[in-house]
Amino acid sequence: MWAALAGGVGGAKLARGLAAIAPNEIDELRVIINTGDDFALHGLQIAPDVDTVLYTLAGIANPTTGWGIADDTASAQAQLARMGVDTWFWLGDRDLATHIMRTHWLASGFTLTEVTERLARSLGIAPHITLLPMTDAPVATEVQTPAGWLAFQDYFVRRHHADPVRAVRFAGISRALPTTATVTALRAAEVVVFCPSNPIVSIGPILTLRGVRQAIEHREAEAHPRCCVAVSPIIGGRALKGPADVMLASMGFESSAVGVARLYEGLVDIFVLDESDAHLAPQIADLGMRPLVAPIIMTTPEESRTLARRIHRAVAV
Ligand code: FO1
Repeated sequence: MWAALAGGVGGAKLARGLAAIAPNEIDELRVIINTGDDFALHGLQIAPDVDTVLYTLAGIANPTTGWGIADDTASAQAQLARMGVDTWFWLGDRDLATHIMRTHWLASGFTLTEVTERLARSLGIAPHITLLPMTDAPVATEVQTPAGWLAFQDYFVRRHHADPVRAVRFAGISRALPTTATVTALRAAEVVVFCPSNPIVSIGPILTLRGVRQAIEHREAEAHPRCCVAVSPIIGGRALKGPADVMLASMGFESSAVGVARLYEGLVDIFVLDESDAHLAPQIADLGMRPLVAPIIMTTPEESRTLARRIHRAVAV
């Protein structure tokens, strides 16, 4: 069984590749997903990173944005706008079905983990693929900017992630525990993959949850290979999508594959960087990680699968 830590669009694309080589090359995949971006809007519980992985693995994600459902319509949005509602966060008509049922099932007493399992099965995701919210407790990522502390979606969507970020905090995380399913997955995994998501606000919250680092460091799976692989979300100093590069820089980290690797030091055995960053391999090796140079841009499902296969081959040795 392989476990993958994922956040938004980049993470979902590698999760798609790993899912594509299951159950033949890897028998089972459990994707542990960031929930720090979750928030309530119009009385609905929205879980953007969970839904991005859900829709991507179900093959229905919007291929242009990476989030939301392909060819979704905006009738509800238009009607909300007519009612004078501020529609800064775009919710498609089909996407609303997910938020309505998540909100209803949570109100009925189901956990976010149980809700996510129901959604995954309803969208036809195979039983050997499991989507796991990192915790069932409320955790809210906030970013400190010159305009003050901002809720994540206000920063990311409403303000187009234009504010320089000085610091981040994950409200509620000291009281939150990773779910039992998440800890079990991390302890039993033969391989743990850090997907190419934002290391600060997507992988960061998962690693900050009490007990997660320990679960990764002290994996009990008898099987070999047993290792932890991270894929850089930064290529040539830039993020392919989203603010990971500017956020690393404004928080005083190096906006490069090496800067990301430093954040994972002590946890990761293999660090995958793009061919265009091959010259950084010695610095990755200096961190005690084995650099793996490979094409890491995943525009198509085939490229996702090829990268997943490349990682599988690397850990097999
Ligand atoms: N991102 C945007 O930039 N604009 C939006 O209007 C927007 C709506 C949206 C609706 C549902 C959903 O699951 C994601 C959505 N996102 C939108 C993306 C989301 O803000 C980010 O993907 C994550 O929070 C960061 O990874």
